[in-house]
Amino acid sequence: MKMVFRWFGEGNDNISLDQIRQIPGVEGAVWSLHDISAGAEWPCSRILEVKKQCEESGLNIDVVESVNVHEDIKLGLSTRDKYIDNYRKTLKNLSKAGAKVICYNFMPVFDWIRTDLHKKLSDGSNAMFYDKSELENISSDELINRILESSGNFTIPGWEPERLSVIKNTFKAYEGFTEEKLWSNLEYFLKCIISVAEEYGIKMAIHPDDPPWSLFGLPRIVSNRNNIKKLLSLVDSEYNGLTLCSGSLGSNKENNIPELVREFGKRIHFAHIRNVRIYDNGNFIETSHRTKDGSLDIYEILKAYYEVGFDGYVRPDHGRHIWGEETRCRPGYGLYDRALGIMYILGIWDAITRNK
Ligand code: CS2
Ligand code: MN
Repeated sequence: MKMVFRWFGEGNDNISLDQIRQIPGVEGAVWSLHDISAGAEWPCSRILEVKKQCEESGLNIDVVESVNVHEDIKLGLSTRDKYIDNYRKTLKNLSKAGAKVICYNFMPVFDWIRTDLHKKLSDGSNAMFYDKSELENISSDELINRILESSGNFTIPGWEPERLSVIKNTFKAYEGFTEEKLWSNLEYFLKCIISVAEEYGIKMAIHPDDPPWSLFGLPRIVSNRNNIKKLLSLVDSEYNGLTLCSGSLGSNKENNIPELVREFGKRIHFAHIRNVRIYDNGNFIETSHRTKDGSLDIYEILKAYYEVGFDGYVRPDHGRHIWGEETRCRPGYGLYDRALGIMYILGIWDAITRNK
């Protein structure tokens, strides 16, 4: 298991590479060129710039999260081929710089969704929260405004200004869109990409839908065991793999994360570890990583990774905002709680390893 930590880039993160390298066990930065629009080719010069910054701090750039997929690819428009072509070029450029794994997602319009980015917990910390009935009664416009108002000066992944500026049109484009269409467009994309990824030695790792159910009438297809199995069989190659995000899939109680790890272990290239507490009414909140604090058994999840011989990358996913950090950090991406999460994950991992 190789520990990595998400970093939003120079001038775009309140957390420095030096802080990251001082968290025990961290070997690499999980990075992206956040200012480049989905569909554009990533220039080698920009990639090498990040490589230099990270390596000067003793961190590798093995994992990229995300190379976003242009909406036209998800929609299957005739313009998709030029964006797919750019995607292939980006894979090539990234492989030349030494990247090994690329996380991406195939969710229409939005990436992850919450109704409250700073929900107060009883200990005075706060965390991202999803209120089911509230979401059912809010319009997508209201939700967007709310997210923008509470994200401070930060752009947040999945809610980039470039995406939001065209969101009304994007929504229109998906009118009447079905799961079947999304499947066939994903298949088309994978068939164009995976052989190239193989050639360049880059493992593709799709991120599941967060939360793993349909919202605002938009289809979502990476949400449970059966559709993950289907997606892996669309192109049956090791290079067509998964980012297994415990908190995304785990907010649906039907998803048994340790079982998913055991079943798909060989195809998981990147593990996102996050705990969530699920309430009876379907609401959920992101908690500390500790098993006792949430509904997921982080110990069992790590045991499953150990049993399948997992040697891929892992990062703590979102954390709470603690010790007064919420006004300074990007929602979900403070330093302290994620660093604590790492120590919990590594503590369990070391104990399991020593015991065997
Ligand atoms: C991440 C996702 O912040 C998060 O929840 O896990 O935004 C993730 O980066 C994307 O879905 C990957 O494409
Ligand atoms: Mn995740």
